[in-house]
Amino acid sequence: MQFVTLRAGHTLYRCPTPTDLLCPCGRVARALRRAGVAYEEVRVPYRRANREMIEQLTGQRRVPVLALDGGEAVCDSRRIVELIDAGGADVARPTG
Ligand SMILES: N[C@@H](CCC(=O)N[C@@H](CS)C(=O)NCC(=O)O)C(=O)O
Repeated sequence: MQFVTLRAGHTLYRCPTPTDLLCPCGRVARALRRAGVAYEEVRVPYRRANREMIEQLTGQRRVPVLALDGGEAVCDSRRIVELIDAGGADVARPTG
């Protein structure tokens, strides 16, 4: 699969689960909406074996990954939600 950039702001790379209620990807989507953060979504393949673009971006293949408009990519739903909750609608400058 080819890496595609859809960056009009922040980009959330997430699994194909079609609801925000069941998995870590949905938890991040809910946190972004709650904080009023504008973002694009990219659904990645279900199988990790087919997530080469996530590996190129982060060095690992799990999602969610939030690619910030400043260029950094943050992995792990807990870290991402902490970042969103700490920064409110301004998550462009992560602090850690
Ligand atoms: N601890 C991680 C878990 C992430 C996770 O399990 N992501 C799922 C999608 S919601 C995944 O990538 N599953 C594919 C796999 O583990 O093979 C987090 O909270 O972000």
